[in-house]
Amino acid sequence: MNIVVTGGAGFIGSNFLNLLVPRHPEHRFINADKLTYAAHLGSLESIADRPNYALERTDIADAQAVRELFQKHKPQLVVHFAAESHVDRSIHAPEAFITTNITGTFNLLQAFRELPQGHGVLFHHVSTDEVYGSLGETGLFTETTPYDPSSPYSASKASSDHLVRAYHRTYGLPTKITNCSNNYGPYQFPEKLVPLMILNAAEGKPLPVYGRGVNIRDWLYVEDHCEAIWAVIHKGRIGETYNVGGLSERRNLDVVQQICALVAEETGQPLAQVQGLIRFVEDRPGHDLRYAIDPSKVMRECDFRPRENFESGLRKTVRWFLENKTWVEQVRSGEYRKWIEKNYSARA
Ligand code: NAD
Ligand code: TDX
Repeated sequence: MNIVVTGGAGFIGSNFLNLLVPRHPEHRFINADKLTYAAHLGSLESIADRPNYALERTDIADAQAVRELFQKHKPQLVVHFAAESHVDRSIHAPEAFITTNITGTFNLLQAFRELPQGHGVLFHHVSTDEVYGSLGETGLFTETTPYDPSSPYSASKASSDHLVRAYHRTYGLPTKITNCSNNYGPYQFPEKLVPLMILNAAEGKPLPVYGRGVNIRDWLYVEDHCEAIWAVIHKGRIGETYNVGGLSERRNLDVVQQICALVAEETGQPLAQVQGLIRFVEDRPGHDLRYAIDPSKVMRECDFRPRENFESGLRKTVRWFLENKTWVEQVRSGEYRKWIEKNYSARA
């Protein structure tokens, strides 16, 4: 079948394509990506020349371009990753989040409706646990937790989820949604906590922890997220939502400490020297205290089991970032340096 993967040059999309393109030569994977700052074609080097893979540079906010793409490839399956994804950027400049995450999703749904009979078998929407807002000290997000987003990013993702569900209920579009917890792993853009801390620790730069580092995130290795999406595509029920997570809650400060220990071990630097780089900086406005996913539905209905635990996945990730210097240097462009200056200079 023809599969349009939006945002396939970003962090999770590239991991998804790297896993599935070689495994499924019987399917054609079309990567529809605008190639924003967050995309890197170097992340797709291992599959770029495969006959069942193609890149179509597309802005999902451009309705006509999306319609033409769908009419050209007539996908049976759309896996929708494309988004503006960084919470801090959404606080500085929310507009692109509205355009891509809301209007972009709307354009995809509209174009999907217009596909000829027999095509458009499934629209899989990739979303986040941030739509549920913040938990207190206890409890877990389930699929029935009310939406209560805190940031422009999470509000835009919540809007896109509502549109997907509305298109299922109103027009009968065959849709599924996965809401996943925080991902980490290879090819993650180093504006996000884990890769930022790995690279800064390795280079002797400050490790900026927001607030007191007591916020809790629930971590899942990126390949486990990709396998969960594939499992839901095949085994999940149409019109349903599945929460995806790995039962790996950690306080941010503990994550940073663990990265310090791994970086010290892998590079031979003294642990105290690496830990001495930790700085508590001004908090993120509207910073959600705690996310934690109840993954029992996806485990029960789709046989999903994560392969990595946080310790094994983090070690793999640290090694990957230390070993892939060319990739790292290519993504840390002038735009990246400007972002780091903008986000961190005012917090110091
Ligand atoms: P990312 O920022 O690394 O990649 C996003 C990709 O989308 C990039 O390749 C970018 O070029 C592309 N894109 C952006 N705007 C576009 C547009 N207008 N048209 C076409 N392509 C566009 O993001 P990610 O971390 O890989 O996240 C992928 C998806 O997974 C997002 O929808 C995000 O909300 C969701 N998600 C992410 C996490 C996480 O921890 N990273 C967790 C849960 C859900
Ligand atoms: O420099 C930092 N210091 C810090 O303390 C950064 C970048 C982050 N943090 C904190 C904020 C969060 O509590 O670490 C935690 C993780 O931050 P991010 O990596 O920015 O992720 P988060 O805001 O939790 O959102 C991520 O997970 C859910 C993704 O970016 C989203 O796309 C996804 O939906």
